[in-house]
Amino acid sequence: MRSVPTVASVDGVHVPPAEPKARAYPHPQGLAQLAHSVAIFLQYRLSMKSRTTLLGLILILSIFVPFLGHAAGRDLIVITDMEPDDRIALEIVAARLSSRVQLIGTTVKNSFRKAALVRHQLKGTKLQNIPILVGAGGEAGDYAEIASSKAAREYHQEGVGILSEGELAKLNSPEFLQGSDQLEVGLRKSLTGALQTGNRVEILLLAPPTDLIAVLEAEPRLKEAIKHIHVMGGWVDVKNPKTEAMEKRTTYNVNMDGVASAKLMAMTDISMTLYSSHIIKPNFAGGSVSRTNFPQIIEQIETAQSHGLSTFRIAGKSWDTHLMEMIPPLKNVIGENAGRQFTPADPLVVVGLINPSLIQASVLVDVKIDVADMDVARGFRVDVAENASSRIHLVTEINTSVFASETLQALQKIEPKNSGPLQKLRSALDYCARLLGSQK
Ligand SMILES: [Ca+2]
Repeated sequence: MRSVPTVASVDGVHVPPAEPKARAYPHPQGLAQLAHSVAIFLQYRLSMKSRTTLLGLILILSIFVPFLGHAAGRDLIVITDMEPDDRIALEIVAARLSSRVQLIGTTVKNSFRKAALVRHQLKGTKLQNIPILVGAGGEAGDYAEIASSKAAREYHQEGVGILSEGELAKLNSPEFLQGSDQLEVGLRKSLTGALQTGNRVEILLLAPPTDLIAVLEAEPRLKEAIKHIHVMGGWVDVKNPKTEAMEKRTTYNVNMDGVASAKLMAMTDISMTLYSSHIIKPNFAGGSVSRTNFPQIIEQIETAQSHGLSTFRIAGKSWDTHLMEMIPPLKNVIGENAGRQFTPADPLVVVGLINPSLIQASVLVDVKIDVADMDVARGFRVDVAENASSRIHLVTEINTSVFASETLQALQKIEPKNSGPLQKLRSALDYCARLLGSQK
């Protein structure tokens, strides 16, 4: 897979206290104070009936204005394949970037199910009503038979224990999938539409770029609407079995669509930040966030009440168990951390967007992915060369303390408040009712 989880021995990450939790909905105290002030003013000016009508309008506006505000300025598109680390990434997006997200697309096989799982995970967050579009799906046989993607291609438990049996059966039914041609281009249509508006967007690419490339090939001028792409996908240095020389070979995201990935990397005129597996592994003890290296993050996940992190625990355990069945040596690596660890790959990309100080050094590069040189065991060959005129920023050094603090704060922030929005709304309504009653 993208990165082989290992148990780490790095500790001592300083994590500052969580920042104050932001309000997702109008604050009842503020609302009530506003209503009270207006009522005092109005009782000298208007009839009782007019006062009641106006107070009702104020209440309605106070509830909906925050949502109207969110509708403006959405300039972020997220494309995910909903692996366990995508779930952590989405939690961070929901906590920190919700007002910017325009749409979320799912890609890679089971993309319908992945879209349902995104919708399910985002329940109760500020992103619960965001458009979710299904992208390029396909069957396991549609992907190159490279060893690193075998576990993903042969994973059939996605969504089990999260979606109901009825929902899963529906998502897998031939009748449902028959209409898939229409739905499969949903993400492409929406991407095209978003880029055609002329408003520049940023893209969090947490999965292969299949749909993005299809859109840009159909209308190359749309590249100009892309402000920046934050992309997870790259390579590791491995030994050539014949020559014994080290060479670069692609990892999971690229292996799931080498052709599209090669085309994206050839677009050196698009500004991008590229996070490659080779930078993740050494900084995260082989590519894992576990109790050993980031105990506070794992404790937060294990004790979380939030819907998203609760489902992560189910999805993570299912995936880790599958990984160990597919690759038995991983039992020695994941072992009892199954469901209690994740690769930092996609979360890292989100943190880099939220807090650029994560990136301590980067270099402008050309990346050539040779799709003709595919090794079933090691992926596609990659050649990387510095090029000052390229706009692809390859991340070469990261600050894992920034990753830890931003991730932990976001996961704390997404936790349910003591009183939920419905409770707050009820409080505000009760207060207004009492206020109006006192006017009679
Ligand atoms: Ca992903």
